[in-house]
Amino acid sequence: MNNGAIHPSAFVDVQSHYEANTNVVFVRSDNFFQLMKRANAPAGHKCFSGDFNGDGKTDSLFYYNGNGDIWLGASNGQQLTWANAGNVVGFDNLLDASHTFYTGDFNGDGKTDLAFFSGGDSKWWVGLSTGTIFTWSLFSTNTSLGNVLDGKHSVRVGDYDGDGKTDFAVYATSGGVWTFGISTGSSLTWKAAGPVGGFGDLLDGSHQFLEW
Ligand SMILES: [Ca+2]
Ligand SMILES: [Ca+2]
Ligand SMILES: [Ca+2]
Repeated sequence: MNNGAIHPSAFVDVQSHYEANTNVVFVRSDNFFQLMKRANAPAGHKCFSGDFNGDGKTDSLFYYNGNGDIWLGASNGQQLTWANAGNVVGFDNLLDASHTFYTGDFNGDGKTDLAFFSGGDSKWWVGLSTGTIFTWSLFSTNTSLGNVLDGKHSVRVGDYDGDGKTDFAVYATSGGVWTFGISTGSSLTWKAAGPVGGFGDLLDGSHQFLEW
């Protein structure tokens, strides 16, 4: 930190720059040694790939936590055509440490869908793609599985029962247990997928899940 370059007026400039940003909170009213903290995760974007309109061409998608917008860039093979695919501001900031996104075709209609898990209330939300927008519904609340974002779980997505609908598989370090969250297309049916048995803790840093 270059202390010599800091002048008190610089903090006034910083405060005025961020006065409309609700993610930045000034905790002291005086200028020098002004302390800032982020009330939530900083504004940002998260990008996804998938065939969100089911035409066989991979599209791009991004979520912006600044206003909750989702934008779909549909590929025609030559270029991406961007259009708003809905707004999820009602879910709060989905890029904080309490939420994680997943993609998959959770209803098996050929269009990639978007899902997220909410650690604060153990809810699994799925936004089914119509091809142009995402229709969100609560697929499951699983408090017995708890907060799978606690560092002691690993969530995988795949079609574990082969019915064309993407499912979840959750590994827990406690007991080395796997649990399937099988998608019905509108909900998740949770069932034990058996213990790993004898492999040790797969999240100990000495094991790696292979992505294909
Ligand atoms: Ca497409
Ligand atoms: Ca789908
Ligand atoms: Ca399935």
